[in-house]
Amino acid sequence: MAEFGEVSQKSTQHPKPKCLTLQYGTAGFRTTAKHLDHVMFRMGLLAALRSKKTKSTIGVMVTASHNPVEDNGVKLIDPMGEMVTPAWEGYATQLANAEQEALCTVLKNIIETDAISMSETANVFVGRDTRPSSESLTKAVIDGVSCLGGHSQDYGLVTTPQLHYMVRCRNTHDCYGTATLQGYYEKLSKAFIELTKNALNRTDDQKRLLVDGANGIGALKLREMEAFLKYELQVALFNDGSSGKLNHLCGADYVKVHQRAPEGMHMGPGERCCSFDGDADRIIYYYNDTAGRFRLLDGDKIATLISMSLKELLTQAGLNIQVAVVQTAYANGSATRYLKDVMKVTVCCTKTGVKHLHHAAQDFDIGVYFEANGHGTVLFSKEAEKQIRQLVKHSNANDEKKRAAKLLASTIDLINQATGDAISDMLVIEALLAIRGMSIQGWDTLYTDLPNRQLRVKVADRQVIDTTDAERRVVMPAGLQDAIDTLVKKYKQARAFVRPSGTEDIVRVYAEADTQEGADGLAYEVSLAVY
Ligand code: 16G
Ligand code: ZN
Repeated sequence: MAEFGEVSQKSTQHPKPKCLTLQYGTAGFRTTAKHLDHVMFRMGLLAALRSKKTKSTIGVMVTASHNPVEDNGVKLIDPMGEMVTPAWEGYATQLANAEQEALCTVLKNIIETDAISMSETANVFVGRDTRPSSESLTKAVIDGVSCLGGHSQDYGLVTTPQLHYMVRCRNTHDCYGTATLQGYYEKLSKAFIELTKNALNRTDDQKRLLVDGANGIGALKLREMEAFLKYELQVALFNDGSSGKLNHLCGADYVKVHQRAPEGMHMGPGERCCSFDGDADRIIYYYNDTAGRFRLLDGDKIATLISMSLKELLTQAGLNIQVAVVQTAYANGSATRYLKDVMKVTVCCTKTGVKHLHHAAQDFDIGVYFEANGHGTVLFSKEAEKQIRQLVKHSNANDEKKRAAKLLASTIDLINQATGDAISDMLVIEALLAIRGMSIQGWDTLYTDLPNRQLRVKVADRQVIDTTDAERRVVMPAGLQDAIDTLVKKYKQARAFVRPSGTEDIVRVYAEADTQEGADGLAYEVSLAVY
């Protein structure tokens, strides 16, 4: 095929360092930016093939999320805006690791295995975060796409969820929204303003929110969006990238891991605050209580607020639509208990990683999914959305039902169903709190988190640990689960698990118990059992 000559030739401009091997992990490739030029070129090739295969537009996002600024990464976005399907993750790894002279053979194998018609056109949307390396790495992606005769549309600086959104809009022929930044801002702000109309007598204080932009793309994009929100949200933006370093001492990951406010943020007592991560697909809320203690509201609390509000609105609308919450093993035991026992919603648990939660949430009428670390969104089935929208139009419905249906419809419009989105999640949370007249303290006291501790353990080979039951139990090495069970019995309200990290060469340990000393002690004892 004529294209291969061009691939061979162009690939010499994006040479692979000999013997470097990388893996398409939980969230794509991620490593030091210096090692990624060839990977980007090859992901351009793969995106073009994926586009030909699916006869749809595919996305390529250049970002390393919460990693340090020297790193970079890339992930592929499938037609409905979701993460690329697992079989193609395997192709991505094969392509990235092929030595220079084997590249065309690997490419041919993929084309044959997947029976890809090379005469199809290819369309690829490309976006990048604010890292200094992202611009040239994006060019390498575009080079790869054009080698296979594909067409790229470069969105330049966008958040990861904005690119997911663009891909979904394009492939649903604008039913979901318009595939431009303006389209994104207009759709979300219209829904937000519609919702907040229902919150009576909101004061400027209640409209005020302190946002830590992690010195990244989220800060930039939130600034662009502010004018669209017509002062219904008054953002005080910190770590906006004007002076600080990306993700350094700030951002959602820093706040969650260190359980402390980001540097540079001036929080008054009780003020509502949130942090985005470096590519704005994660969000965490927090505040200082009257005693000056730092209080964190993580993904579990966010899932609780959203599912509770949706459930109440569905009841008011008289709609029999099921709401389920999808969590991972990291969900706090108190959250799971509250959802199951008090709110009576279906709760299910999946392996760590957005793609697993997203997939599981698709099984329900309304699937609310959040990782404790703040990745998450809500998925509405076609049928659920249809019933809600029909009720809005229904002339015989009474006022209360209609009001509830309208609120639900606007909530659907405000949510980025392609993937978890810090900006969209923030607006959903702000709107729901406003409508409920609920303060951040009120939200926080729905339930009290069990004290917990996470530890990292360095081992010779983390792959010797094999887990089951959504990573909550170990099957290999033999005896480890028994040891964990014995340790857990020593503590009250305790739970613990270990799992190999999907992003770092370590094993992670999680423990919770009725006291912080208990959680710390259990985590420590479990980490000793892992060695
Ligand atoms: C990635 C995942 C995140 C997960 C984390 C776990 C996406 C977009 N990101 O960052 O969901 O929580 O990995 O990392 O899927 P770990 O395997 O190192 O604990
Ligand atoms: Zn991220």
